[in-house]
Amino acid sequence: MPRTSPAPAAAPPSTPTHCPYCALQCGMNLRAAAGGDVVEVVERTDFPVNRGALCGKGRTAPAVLSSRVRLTEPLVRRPATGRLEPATWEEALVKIAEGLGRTQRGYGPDAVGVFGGGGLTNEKAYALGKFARVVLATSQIDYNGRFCMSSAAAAHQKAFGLDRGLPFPLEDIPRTGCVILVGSNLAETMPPALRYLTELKENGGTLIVVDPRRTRTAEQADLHLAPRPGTDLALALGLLHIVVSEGRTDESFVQDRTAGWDEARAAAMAHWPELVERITGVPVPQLRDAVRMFCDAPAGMVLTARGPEQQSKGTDTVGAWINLCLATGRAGRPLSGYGCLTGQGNGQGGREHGQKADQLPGYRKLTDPAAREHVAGVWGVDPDSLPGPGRSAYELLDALGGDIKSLLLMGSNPVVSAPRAAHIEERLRSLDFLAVADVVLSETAALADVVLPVTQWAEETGTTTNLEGRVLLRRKAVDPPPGVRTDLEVLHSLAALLGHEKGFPVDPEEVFAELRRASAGGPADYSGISYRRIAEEDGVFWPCPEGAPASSTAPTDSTAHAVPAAHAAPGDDHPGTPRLFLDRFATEDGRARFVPVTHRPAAEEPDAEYPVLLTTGRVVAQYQSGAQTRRVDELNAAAPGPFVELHPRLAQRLGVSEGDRLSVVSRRGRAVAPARITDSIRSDTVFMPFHWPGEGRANTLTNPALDPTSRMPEFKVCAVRIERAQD
Ligand SMILES: Nc1nc2c(c(=O)[nH]1)N[C@H]1C(S)=C(S)[C@@H](COP(=O)(O)OP(=O)(O)OC[C@H]3O[C@@H](n4cnc5c(=O)[nH]c(N)nc54)[C@H](O)[C@@H]3O)O[C@H]1N2
Ligand SMILES: Nc1nc2c(c(=O)[nH]1)N[C@H]1C(S)=C(S)[C@@H](COP(=O)(O)OP(=O)(O)OC[C@H]3O[C@@H](n4cnc5c(=O)[nH]c(N)nc54)[C@H](O)[C@@H]3O)O[C@H]1N2
Ligand code: SF4
Ligand SMILES: [Mo]
Repeated sequence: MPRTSPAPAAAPPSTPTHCPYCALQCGMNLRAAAGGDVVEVVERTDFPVNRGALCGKGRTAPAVLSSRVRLTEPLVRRPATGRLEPATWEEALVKIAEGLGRTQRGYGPDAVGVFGGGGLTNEKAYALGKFARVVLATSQIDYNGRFCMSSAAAAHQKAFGLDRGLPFPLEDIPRTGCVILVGSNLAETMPPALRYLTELKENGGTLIVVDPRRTRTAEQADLHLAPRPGTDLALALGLLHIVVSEGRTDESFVQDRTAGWDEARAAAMAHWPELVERITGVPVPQLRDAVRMFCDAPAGMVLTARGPEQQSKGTDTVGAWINLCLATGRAGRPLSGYGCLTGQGNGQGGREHGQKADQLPGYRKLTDPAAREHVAGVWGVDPDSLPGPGRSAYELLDALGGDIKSLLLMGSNPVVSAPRAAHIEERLRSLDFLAVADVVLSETAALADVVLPVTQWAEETGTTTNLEGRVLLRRKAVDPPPGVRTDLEVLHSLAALLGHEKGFPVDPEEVFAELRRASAGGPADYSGISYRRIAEEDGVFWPCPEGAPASSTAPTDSTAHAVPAAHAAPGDDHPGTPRLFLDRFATEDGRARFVPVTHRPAAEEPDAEYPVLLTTGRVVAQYQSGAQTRRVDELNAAAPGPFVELHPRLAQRLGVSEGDRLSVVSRRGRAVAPARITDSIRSDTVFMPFHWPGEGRANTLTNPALDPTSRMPEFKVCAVRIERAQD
């Protein structure tokens, strides 16, 4: 069993590294204990983000390194039995090359799809994107980050010209005056980060939490607004209305640093407080209190997470919250700003280096001729050979078995995590060929024709970029069990089998060196970052151009705009950029853009047949599709299975008692899970966590209605009916 212990004075050496799970990327030390089979987590207090604190998932992460729960040999589906059975690496790799090659020859390159993950290191995400574009020549690549922070990313781009989760380090949070936390249950999803909110309050600051549930996070708030799911857009517009009508606009900031205020103000003025109360269910006095708290404070931040973002209007919703920051001068200034709390371990870096459908490394656009030329130069290929943008994650998965015949998947478990999951499962089954690389036999891997067992976090070196934009080094701390290989080795071998002997190195530092060159001059410029610097500096914040002192961070191609950096003496290496936008935003003219947005309903509103709102999310002890954490005894003991959270009034109306098996039915299907009755949720809404497969799978119910800009599915709102389940 994994144990956490304080570092004793004369302990055997341990390796500083980072947690495999969420975007906080907590620092920890790992030590292989006697016998080699046991890996201990040792406190690492020197890493500033978590200062030694870990949640239960991080503390128990070594349990997934055990050969008892993971894959240690390749599996191939045998025609005779129809089952996945052990195979040699050579056979498995050849089968994949043949499977993908057959599709390519029969139907053309775009019939092969690639699906990646925001948990993959920067090196892997970069190599996977390059593999898709150069080896497979397919445009059909996207990744699970589309389901995560894509709406915030799109809104960031529109408003600021650059997308980085937080434009400031977490350490700034305690020193701002007021934080509005929208749809984030930080206390369960990033527990060590709760400290920053506690310190904010200790410093006299205030916390406003916006969540339809009184979560553990909302319990910490000075003011908790509990809107009806899917109405955050109206809520933000209502607050802006009050800002304007009460004369709290920061006119000089709007004048000097922004554009588009007149249209945005006009749109907000159509959302008067009483109307907003009717839409959201949040009483007008609470709306006024929120504005007063936010505007009275000397500085303020709005932080969003998946609550407002995973909606079919997520981009506009985040835009409305950004408008609120801009109108009140809470952006582009010290200790103020809008930020998105990204989710996965490499949720930030995973969206910067080319596994996203429309993107090239360095956060460049695949449609930009200058970006294509630069990256093609680094890759040694003709720019015209690079395919164009492909489809978004849900659209790609929905096309499986249609015009996409084969899929290579790395780092996601869509059978559990995709919206309308029964349909996606059926699409995966209809493929001619499916190859999955994973550390465990996930529900998706179990459908594959070939499964490759790969190494994980503690067994390999690579970089991740946390929610602050801090590029970190995850160091190899232990040897992998025999029989597994790294994702980089997999891509190297497949590329070679498909005719590309060169260009896919297996050494992560070599891949990083190439990534640095590919990202140079792009918006997410990593060219000045090295493994050595990361190790010496507790991580380096991008953008960090090579050889450029901070003062000369100038645009070097059409996809980049100058971003002011922290201060450095002339001649120094670029110090990295912990704080963005302090002098100018990353738009062409340096001004932030207001977006004129108006409220609209969710894609599916309750009606007579489906009268209740379903929202979904997380619990502290399980991670995502649960592929990893459902293999840890201690976590299963804490969170053994799915449940339906509902208010006592709704329970009474339905004649339901605690623990009763409920059938939750939407237009997509039916899920069954026990009732958990609590007055911490609105009475028109039920909540289900999405970590489990089978009959309690929340995503059997969810609506794949997509945001028109970000293509984010509406995980957070759909209409359901609730029945007592027949046994
Ligand atoms: N324990 C744990 N931690 C994790 C993860 C995990 O799976 N488990 N995953 C990681 C990842 S990838 C991510 S993306 C983050 C996600 O982190 P969070 O965004 O904090 O997680 P969620 O639980 O999905 O959603 C947050 C809150 O949104 C609320 N909500 C639901 N509907 C609405 C709405 O319409 N409006 C508003 N304002 N709020 C709403 C929910 O009640 C919930 O409390 O967590 C990361 N950390
Ligand atoms: N209803 C509902 N559904 C949701 C959400 C929600 O809030 N509600 N949230 C969405 C969000 S924000 C997210 S991020 C997605 C996440 O959902 P998924 O994409 O399913 O994420 P994981 O469960 O983390 O899957 C990662 C898989 O990759 C494997 N893996 C881990 N590390 C590696 C590696 O280095 N290499 C390889 N090859 N494999 C690896 C793991 O074992 C696991 O099987 O779920 C989305 N789905
Ligand atoms: S908060 Fe996130 S990074 Fe930190 S230990 Fe928990 S899962 Fe790991
Ligand atoms: Mo996520």
